[in-house]
Amino acid sequence: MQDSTARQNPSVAVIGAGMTGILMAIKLREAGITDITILEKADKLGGTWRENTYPGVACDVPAHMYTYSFRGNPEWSHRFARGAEIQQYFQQVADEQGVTGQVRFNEAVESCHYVDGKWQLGTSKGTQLEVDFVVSATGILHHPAYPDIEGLDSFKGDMWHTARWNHDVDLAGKRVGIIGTGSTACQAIGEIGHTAGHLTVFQRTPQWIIRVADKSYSEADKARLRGRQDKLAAISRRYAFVLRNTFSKAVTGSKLQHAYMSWTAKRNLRKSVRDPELRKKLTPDYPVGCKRLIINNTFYDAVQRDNVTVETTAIERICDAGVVTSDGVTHELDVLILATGFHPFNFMRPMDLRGRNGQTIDEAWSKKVQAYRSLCLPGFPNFFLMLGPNTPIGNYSVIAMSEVQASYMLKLIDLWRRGDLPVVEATEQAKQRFNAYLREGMKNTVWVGGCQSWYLDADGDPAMWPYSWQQWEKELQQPELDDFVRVAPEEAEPLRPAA
Ligand code: N01
Repeated sequence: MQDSTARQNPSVAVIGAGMTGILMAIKLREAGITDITILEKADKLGGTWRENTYPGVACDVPAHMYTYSFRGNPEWSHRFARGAEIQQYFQQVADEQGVTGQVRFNEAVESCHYVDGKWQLGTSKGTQLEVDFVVSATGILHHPAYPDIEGLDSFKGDMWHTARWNHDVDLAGKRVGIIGTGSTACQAIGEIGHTAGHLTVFQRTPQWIIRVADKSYSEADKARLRGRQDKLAAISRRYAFVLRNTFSKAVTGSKLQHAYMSWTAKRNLRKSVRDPELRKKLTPDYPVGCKRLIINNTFYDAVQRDNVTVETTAIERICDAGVVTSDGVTHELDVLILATGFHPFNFMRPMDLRGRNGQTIDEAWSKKVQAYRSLCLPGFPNFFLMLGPNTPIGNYSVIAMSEVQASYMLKLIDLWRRGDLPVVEATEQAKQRFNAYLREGMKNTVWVGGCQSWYLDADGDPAMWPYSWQQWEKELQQPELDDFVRVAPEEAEPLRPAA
């Protein structure tokens, strides 16, 4: 066991300097932990907001709720903040809090092994690091999913994924195709529809969309909020209250709220799209909220423009000239945009992560990607996975989720610092119990409503939190000590052979 001085100020490596990594750096320091190393693979912080720069990129959670609770932002331009200003906000908070200077940029963690009670990290710069704790703050949706369509690489025009936007190509007047109609595509289509010569939207599955007025904040609005963290916090609480009592309830079992949400989405489609043929194409056949509900005010208008076509015939293959659909038509294109989503179950991978006894993360997750309370992995002591499996609560703010997880994690680290836990490691039984509890809750949710979405794992189980936000917050208030390893295997008495 380590001596108490080392326990007082454990060394911590934070992997990733996105929204969660910045938060962790701040919270660890507040807890009196100063030996913190933040490793970031890119040359800038910001994570998802650094990587997604497609036209129309914005947050579909109200901006005043999409902030750290300790640092409201009076400068938001709109109710739904644009990607660039969100990136600027994180940069500003990181600068103000002295986090930016602590980040080791352009240094990806390639290996992370638990050896003799410490984590040994190897980075892309060839440096080695030994720490007591590792916090993986690598985010959920950061590995673009490229569609498995025959001939994808044969396309001779320009082609890119929305998370790797090519700003060198001007779309004005071009024949553009976009595959996908998820949240990203809907935002991008709203913008590209105005610039492209012709835009073909290849839709495999229609989506339910809700319109929420996106008011802009005037200079006077902003001035009233400057220096008023109390007012900003109150606005954030109001939005949180509304989301918790409408959307979050609707997806986790409240029939009344679900009926209201369904009515709103169906009405939006009916009122927004005049042509019955097009409306039919855009009408999903699964319950509202089964796929992540899209909050968008521009998509329906864009697809009714003369220069935009919604193509619902299945894509057969891609050729050098464009997209060939199963009716034999070749849709000739200059640019093909892949708005085909992400691999949500990669988390910290492809990092070579090995826990106790050299067990790899691929071995640990060979049957299922699961964690205890989304954060702890049995066999991986003193390792935390922020925003891990079953974190998301529908369209709720991931910042709020991260803050609750951060506070829970610090309580666990504190137990270790006081010597009450030999290591912070959930037991396998606790993980199984927790996941059985999640499975039970899933039965009431709308995510098992028969649609295909990124929420579902390989077995078709949603990797979401199936209960209320309040329940989640309550359960992460205090760690339950019995769910954690009480004697680290290396400290246990050696087993004596039976006489
Ligand atoms: O990805 P998606 P996204 N052939 O997986 C289609 C967050 N986000 O990037 O529905 C044809 O939702 C696929 O079709 P189908 C938010 O959490 C947040 O749009 O599977 N089509 C679908 O239409 C969101 O939920 C904000 O049939 C193919 C699309 O590609 C998450 O990111 C903004 C295909 C993928 O949709 C992911 O959204 C934007 C194929 N082979 C995004 N493969 C905020 O505002 C895939 N598709 C916070």
